[in-house]
Amino acid sequence: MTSGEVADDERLMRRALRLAIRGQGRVEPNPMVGCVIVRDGRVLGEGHHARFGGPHAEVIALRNCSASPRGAAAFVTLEPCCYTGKTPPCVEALLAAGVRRVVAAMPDPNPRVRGRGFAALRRAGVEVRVGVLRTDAERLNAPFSKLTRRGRPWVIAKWAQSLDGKLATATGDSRWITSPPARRHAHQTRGRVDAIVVGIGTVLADDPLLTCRHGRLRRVATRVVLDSRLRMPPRARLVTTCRSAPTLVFCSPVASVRRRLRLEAAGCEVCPVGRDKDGLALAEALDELGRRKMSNVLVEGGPRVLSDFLQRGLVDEAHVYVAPLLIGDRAAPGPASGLHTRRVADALRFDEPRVRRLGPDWLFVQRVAGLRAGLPGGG
Ligand code: AOF
Ligand code: ZN
Repeated sequence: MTSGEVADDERLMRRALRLAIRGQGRVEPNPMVGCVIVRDGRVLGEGHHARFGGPHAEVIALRNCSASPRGAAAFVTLEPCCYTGKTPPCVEALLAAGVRRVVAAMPDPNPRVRGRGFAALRRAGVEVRVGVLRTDAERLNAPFSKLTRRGRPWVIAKWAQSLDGKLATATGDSRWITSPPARRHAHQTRGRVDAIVVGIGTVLADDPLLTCRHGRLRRVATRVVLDSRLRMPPRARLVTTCRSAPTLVFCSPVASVRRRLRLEAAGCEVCPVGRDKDGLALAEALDELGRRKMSNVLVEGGPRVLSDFLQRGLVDEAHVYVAPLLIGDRAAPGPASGLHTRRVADALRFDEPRVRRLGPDWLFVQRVAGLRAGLPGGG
């Protein structure tokens, strides 16, 4: 292949990746996939997987072709599937259309595919190239890969802090550290995840709703409360609104049955999980969310819960909103007080952040360093 062709493959895969991300929040627990069909340097058609249960990217792209795709190349962000799920296999659709070359960014980690899609294409005489912009594709679908391989959702820890790393004052006041544009952005994230996790402390202090009230709502997140002793008051807004957005409460196996029945009667779901040495077994709670096919969960706090997830190595990604103000005070909480780092060399490290300005604030989006797509260390 000439260097011109290699550059062209990357350009077209970039285009397919941009299409894929349009499915974010709508396709999970499926992966986000984009596809571009090209012949003689001309794009004949393109498409993306747009909703769970709907047609796959390849099928949509073929359907959108302005001319016959016979002899064309297909650029796909994920290995084409080779089995009948809710939709027929994409490999067959590509072969039936007469596609001659398939360029894919990464293999599908789904055990029903995992290389078999490529093998079937090659057997039929199609030229297959794998790995173009692989890192970008793996990054995009890391939640899908993690859920597929480990049975657990991707965990995003989110917090808003002052320049000196405080989430609130020592008296507990935190409204508002960040500006409206930053808060709007946080709502947008709520609108694409499967669950929003808080501790009972936050419920008792703020009586939050945890719904997406600004920005595009792509799915309704389950509101998850970590509440060992079921202290959640029946008057809490998370309880009174649980018919419009589900509320799931994780508690200890020895929590009061009377309180459990009261919350259940009000429409909440209560799920006992075991304990580990530091409290509720959060890993077990994540396993349960994984069984429910949740791909992304957003841990919103408060300080205790953030710290509990970080300290157990259960966080994959952090969204840190930083506001230009100082709070001070040793007693004011930070996000990671449960981490006891003796040497800087042992600190929990993140990859280089993607940084974005939101009004006067800054957002840092970063992943825990050393995660391999879908094969995170601790989480
Ligand atoms: C593709 N192209 O656009 C997507 C793929 O239940 P189904 O039929 O929707 O199949 C879901 C599985 O198909 C999913 O777990 C993943 O392995 C693959 N997704 N494959 O060729 C696509 N979304
Ligand atoms: Zn498919």
